[in-house]
Amino acid sequence: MTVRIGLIGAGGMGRAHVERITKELAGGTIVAVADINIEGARAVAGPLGAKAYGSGPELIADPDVDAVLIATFGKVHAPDVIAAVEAGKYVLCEKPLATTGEDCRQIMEAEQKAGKQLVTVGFMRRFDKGYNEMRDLLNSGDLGYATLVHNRHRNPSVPENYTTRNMIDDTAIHEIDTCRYLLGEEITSVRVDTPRATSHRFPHLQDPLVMMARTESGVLIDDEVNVNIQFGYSIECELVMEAGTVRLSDQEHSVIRDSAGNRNAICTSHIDRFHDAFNQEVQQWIRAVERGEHTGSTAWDGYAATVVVDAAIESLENGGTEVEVDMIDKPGFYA
Ligand code: ISE
Repeated sequence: MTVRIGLIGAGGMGRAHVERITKELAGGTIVAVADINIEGARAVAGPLGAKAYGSGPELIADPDVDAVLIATFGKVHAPDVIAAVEAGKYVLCEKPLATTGEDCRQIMEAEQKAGKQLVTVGFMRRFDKGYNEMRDLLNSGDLGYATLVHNRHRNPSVPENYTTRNMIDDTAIHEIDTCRYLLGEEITSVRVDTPRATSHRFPHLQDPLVMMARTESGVLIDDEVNVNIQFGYSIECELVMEAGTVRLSDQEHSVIRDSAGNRNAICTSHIDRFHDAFNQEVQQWIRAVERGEHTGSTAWDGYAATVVVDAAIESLENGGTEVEVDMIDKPGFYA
């Protein structure tokens, strides 16, 4: 069976998913594209012979759409995710699942009402080879348990409409999820510090930020979020255990050697850096939809990351005080 996918969001991320589904992956076809800018939807849908819609609900209601891929901005995700769940359709929603814990709760309620896990959150780093090797090493117990995780999340630049809140709910949310994934435990408190701001930012932005978080067992996580670093897209993670450390290797594929010395090529975006992880994520989702199964991170993972975001924003607004994460008990449905 070929899974007939409807894409909501015809921006850069949506177009990157279209490229991979049509050129690199098997088992899926894009049959419809929706965007509030219908011309944008038409531009992507036209060459594919797909239908174009001006809204998510119209696409979700289309009987020719088996499963929905959402690649719009985080703050508009919730209504489309809920509509897809209510229509009984599998949905792969780009991160964040939603931008408030309350919206994520409503998604979980809709899913529990549907009686079936239908929502996968696009935390693509869970499919990255490096993170999985780090996780396997921790789980082997060879180097003891984890005590610290050091992260650096650097983007070359961000557009003017990107806000300080996005530093947490759109950017640091990746480390919130990867640390939950690596450590297998929840984050219980968080604090956000504001170093001297870079002159390369738009004036409204507080950049960089440092997020400090603590987990149930006491592991301390730090995350430098630095989104106007100019030189490239650079993700670092080092996990400290009792008897050794492990860190992500240089992710780039080529090493340049010339009169300037030896160096790696630098990625310029997440689409480039996590190309293989995105491919794995979307391929596994298509295969699971074919079988009528859920795969990847759940709505609970989306919720658990977003309540940490809520606490981090509160910390930021309160001058960097430590804020406890307010999290409901995990419903048995997600056990
Ligand atoms: C973007 O949405 C991503 O997901 C990238 O991985 C991240 O580096 C960037 O800061 C976000 O805006």
